[in-house]
Amino acid sequence: MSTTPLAEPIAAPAPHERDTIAAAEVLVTSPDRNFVTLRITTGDGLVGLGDATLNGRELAVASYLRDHVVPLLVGRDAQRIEDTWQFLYRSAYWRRGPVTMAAIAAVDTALWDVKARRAGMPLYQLLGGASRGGLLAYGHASGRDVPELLDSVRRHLDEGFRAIRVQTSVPGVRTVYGVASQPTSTGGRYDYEPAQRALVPVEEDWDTRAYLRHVPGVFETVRNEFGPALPLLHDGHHRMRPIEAARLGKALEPYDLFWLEDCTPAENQEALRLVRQHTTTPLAIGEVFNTAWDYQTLLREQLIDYVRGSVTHTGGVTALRKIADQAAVYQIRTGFHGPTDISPVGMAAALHLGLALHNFGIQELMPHSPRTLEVFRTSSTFTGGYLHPGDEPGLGVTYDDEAAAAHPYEPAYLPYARLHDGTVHDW
Ligand code: GCO
Ligand code: MG
Repeated sequence: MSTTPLAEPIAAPAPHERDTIAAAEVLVTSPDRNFVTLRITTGDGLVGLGDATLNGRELAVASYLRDHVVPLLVGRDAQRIEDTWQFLYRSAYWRRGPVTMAAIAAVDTALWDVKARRAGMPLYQLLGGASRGGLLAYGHASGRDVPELLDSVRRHLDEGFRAIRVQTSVPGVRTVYGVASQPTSTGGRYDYEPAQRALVPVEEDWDTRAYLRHVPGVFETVRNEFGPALPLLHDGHHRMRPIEAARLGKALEPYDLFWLEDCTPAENQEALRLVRQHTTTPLAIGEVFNTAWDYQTLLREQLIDYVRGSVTHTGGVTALRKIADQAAVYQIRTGFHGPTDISPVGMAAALHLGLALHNFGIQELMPHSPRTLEVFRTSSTFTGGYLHPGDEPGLGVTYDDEAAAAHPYEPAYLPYARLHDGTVHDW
């Protein structure tokens, strides 16, 4: 009897000296809001940046990186992005979750930045090249009453936005998610910091029935004022139960929304079946998701139209690209999360990926404050309603240590909500 020779184990070749990760630093700064950044330096001094910001829980990710990831990175091959992702994901044993996946995202993004700088190309070229000239972006209009909201929409149109998210106050509810607390006429804007900095989360109130009575009329007014063509979006911010979400989707159909976002908390993916049976308003979900498994039922059963994940909270460019590719099988498009709690590094990564993907849909844009942009200098542009990541090698973002040092970490929680009888509700 002859025995078949078995393959000997084969190791990947040792990294070239210049590609070895020589240092990985965790940088925390608060230029108007907190940001956590990972900076990787290679043997020959190439630098890559990754965003690890998790709003309200920033230091947990900083510690995860500093205490448990950085010691594993030094000496590894910076070129092996997929292998490093799989190593960090699987060797932790405890998988998924926002802290773990933001930490993995930062490593992954920094390594893509390094690889693209090494290649001398903007990252989107490595991801397959541009699929379009620019990325349609939507901005955030809001108002404490209808005239203020219409002003805010006009201001966004003047700033060049060609798609607008509409959020409104609700009679009988004191503070509503997404509504700027200062009038826009006096320069108030929602963009910079939705969280009110405080040592405990600020309590807000909520009443779903009042909201459902009010919102369709607001969209009717906005549609009448700005005509049929302007893409209008709305964020339900996880507030409704499935049957309530179904009702809102149906009530908004005459106003032809681009999407209704987070109409119900989506931990229970099957809830979206009920919503979908009742409305043709397009649905967007996923900003709080952190892996492909969170989307499994939503994609396979075609229960949503847009994937809302971000590079920062979904495990990096590597993981979000796979989710987008899975979505493409079902003609589902992307609408990546882009609030200011994603740093300019995380935003740049989203822009490179969005530019390259065929099934890009729209990109959220909350402009970062001037102070934030002094720390993170970015090559991205916004013109004629379109974003572009620029053509510098890598992500096109540099980190100014001196500017960052002037803004130490400040504790800041997101608000939370209670119903009028005192019950804690989804914020
Ligand atoms: C959005 C989001 C954000 C979140 C914020 C929480 O659609 O932009 O809902 O505004 O509230 O990211 O940290
Ligand atoms: Mg949202």
